[in-house]
Amino acid sequence: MHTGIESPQGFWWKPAHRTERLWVIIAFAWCMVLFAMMPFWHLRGGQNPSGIRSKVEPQAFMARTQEFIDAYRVGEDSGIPVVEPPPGSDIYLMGSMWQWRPVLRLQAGVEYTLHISSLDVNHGFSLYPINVNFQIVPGYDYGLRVTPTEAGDFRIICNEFCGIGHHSMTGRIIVED
Ligand SMILES: [Cu+2]
Repeated sequence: MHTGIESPQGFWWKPAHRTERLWVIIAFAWCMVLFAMMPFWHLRGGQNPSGIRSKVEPQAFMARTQEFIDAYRVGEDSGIPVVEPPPGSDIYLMGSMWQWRPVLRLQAGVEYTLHISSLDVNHGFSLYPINVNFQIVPGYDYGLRVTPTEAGDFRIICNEFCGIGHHSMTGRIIVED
């Protein structure tokens, strides 16, 4: 007679085979490596933005960007102002449903402070064809220090789903030598 309260006698289960135990040890060790990589990559990965982040009201950011556009406007591209700021200055880019404003014309090899923010919802700034990705959250001004390294005509694609017009949310950055 036997109840569920007492353990049955002897080995009612088979002890793990040697290879199974080895597998568990390897898997656990690998988990620990990946676990350690999280803080390590955070500190040493080089993917953290080197910027001066601050809070900003969307309306204030929009006003500041408009001031920037009015000061350095040189043309227009499909209804979006094209802006050529002085080398090394603070430059502004705003994302909103569903456009990036303005088109920036920059010089290669010069460091700019790129202030970027959203006026409404989360957007994703990704620069094609090079691999740059940045999350744009409303209420924050990300002052990213950027130095364009090569000349070209780059496209900004929104890579954070932001509504019905998300697929048409493209922008442009022109870099000249
Ligand atoms: Cu978007």
